[in-house]
Amino acid sequence: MRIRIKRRIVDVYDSLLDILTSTVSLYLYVTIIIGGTFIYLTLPKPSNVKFYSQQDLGTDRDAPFFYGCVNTQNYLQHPDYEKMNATFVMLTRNEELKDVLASLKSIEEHFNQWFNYPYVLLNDKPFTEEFKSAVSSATNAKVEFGTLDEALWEFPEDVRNTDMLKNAIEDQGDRGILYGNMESYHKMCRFYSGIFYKHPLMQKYKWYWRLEPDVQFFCDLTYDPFLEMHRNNKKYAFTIVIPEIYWTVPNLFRYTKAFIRKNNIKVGSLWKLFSTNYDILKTDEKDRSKFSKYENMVRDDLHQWVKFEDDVDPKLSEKVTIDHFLESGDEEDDLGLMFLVNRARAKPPVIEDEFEGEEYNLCHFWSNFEIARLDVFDNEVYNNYFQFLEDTGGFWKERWGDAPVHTIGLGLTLDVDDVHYFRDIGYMHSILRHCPKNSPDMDEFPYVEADKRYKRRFWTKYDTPIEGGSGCRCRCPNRPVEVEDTITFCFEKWMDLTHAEKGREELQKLFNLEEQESQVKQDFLEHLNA
Ligand SMILES: Nc1nc2c(ncn2[C@@H]2O[C@H](COP(=O)(O)OP(=O)(O)OP(=O)(O)O)[C@@H](O)[C@H]2O)c(=O)[nH]1
Ligand SMILES: *[C@@H]1O[C@H](CO)[C@@H](O)[C@H](O)[C@H]1NC(C)=O
Ligand SMILES: [Mg+2]
Repeated sequence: MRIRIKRRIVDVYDSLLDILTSTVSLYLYVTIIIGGTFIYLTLPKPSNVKFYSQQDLGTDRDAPFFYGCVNTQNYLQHPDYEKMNATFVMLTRNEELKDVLASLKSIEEHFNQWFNYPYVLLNDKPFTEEFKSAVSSATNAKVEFGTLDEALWEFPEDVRNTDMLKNAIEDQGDRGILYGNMESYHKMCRFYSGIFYKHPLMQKYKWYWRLEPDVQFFCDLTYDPFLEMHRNNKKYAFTIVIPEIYWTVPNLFRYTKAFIRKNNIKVGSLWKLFSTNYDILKTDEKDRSKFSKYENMVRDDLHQWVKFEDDVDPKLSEKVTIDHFLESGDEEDDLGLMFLVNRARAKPPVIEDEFEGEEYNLCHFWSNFEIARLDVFDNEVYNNYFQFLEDTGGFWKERWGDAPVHTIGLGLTLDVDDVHYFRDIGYMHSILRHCPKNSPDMDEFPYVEADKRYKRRFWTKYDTPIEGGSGCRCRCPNRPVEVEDTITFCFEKWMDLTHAEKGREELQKLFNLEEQESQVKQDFLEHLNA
């Protein structure tokens, strides 16, 4: 069967080749190329479109640690340089050797040949000798191999291998949830969510950089990211932030809110990155004293009707009209009567998936790349959170990814300022990539390899720098296109947060309803008298 399919492909290939090489097609090619070039040249060029990727987006809260290249030799010899207590970590399988070597080659060439941070490779099955020796000889750094015992890898004993679990996972496959029907994928997500940092090989370190098989780096990282994070008080770092597929996490946020309520947790300002607030007029005890009595009254009156900023004005107009109707007792005032009746009959708006005034907007840091301190997860709050999630069964009843679990879990304890966007790291995994523009200062220091394997030819060309670029010797592929310019929803949330004025924790718009109402009232009366 297999052979026949292969033959057919060969046949098709042969006939394709015939067509490609015929003279007729040659003429066709020439025409297409010349015509295409002509059309391209005459087409109007987009102007004034400034993509995010072409702008310097750094702020006081967060910006690249360096723009362009650092003189690594001097950097390492500086008396203040200290090697950090850090490691790479990768969960992988024997079958993935080729992809593991590709990732290693890329990170070694672009960073680790100068810094020599060790690697920890983990697997639920023992690594083969072939795997170990191939990986070890791909780097001068220390490599340690760990096998996960059942307690770290398998689901809890009371559900492990039960029909309940098997059916739940099969059902997710039937419903077409991405990787939903793969038990091993569920285990992987659970492992990365709350367990990888507990492995004895990981407990030896304070910092980690997560890697995956078959990832690519495009720029040189000429300074120590762990040390710079430490110096700048950063605890967690990402390169890509995007929305999750809804049906993988329908109940994750609901459970999270329950955990917060039960444990009386005061979330950090990072929480705002991924939660939408619908209680925009609700005043907590702390704020009540700041407002006038009247302001508080209006807020109490309107808050359940107002979910979005744009609802405020219409609701105030309605209130002013009704108030006027009731005060004047004017029976001819049809509008006032209508608003009064409508309000009496209306139900407060309900937003699906809103829990206690908030909804998960699905944003998450793409966790296949992470540079972080282990203790952003290995702490009491997060460990309890993971245990709570484990007890709900969501790692198999649903297909919670480690990325949304990490991100929401970090929101429990971290502030926006604790997080760093490694905008100057060019990175690709599967179909998404972020790759920075080169900095104009890039050529100040030449590339000097520390390992002969990574010698570059003298004609190696790097991307043309632009003003405000942060990259060092980047060579970005054309495809896939830049994630900053294509999947922008969550990235814009991140920018809102990092561009907020320093010191202002509340990003939520503060309304002054009293003032706004008197404006509406004035307009109303003018209109009435006209
Ligand atoms: N040892 C082991 N590693 C696994 C298993 N499942 C996944 N992994 C590893 O966990 C990481 C993430 O798994 P992937 O299947 O690549 O998941 P993903 O990156 O979300 O999905 P893709 O977009 O398909 O790459 C990779 O490093 C895998 O090698 C498993 O059953 N055993
Ligand atoms: C690194 O950190 C771990 C965990 O905090 C600690 O146990 C270990 O002693 C540290 N190692 C060094 C060399 O400082
Ligand atoms: Mg992968």
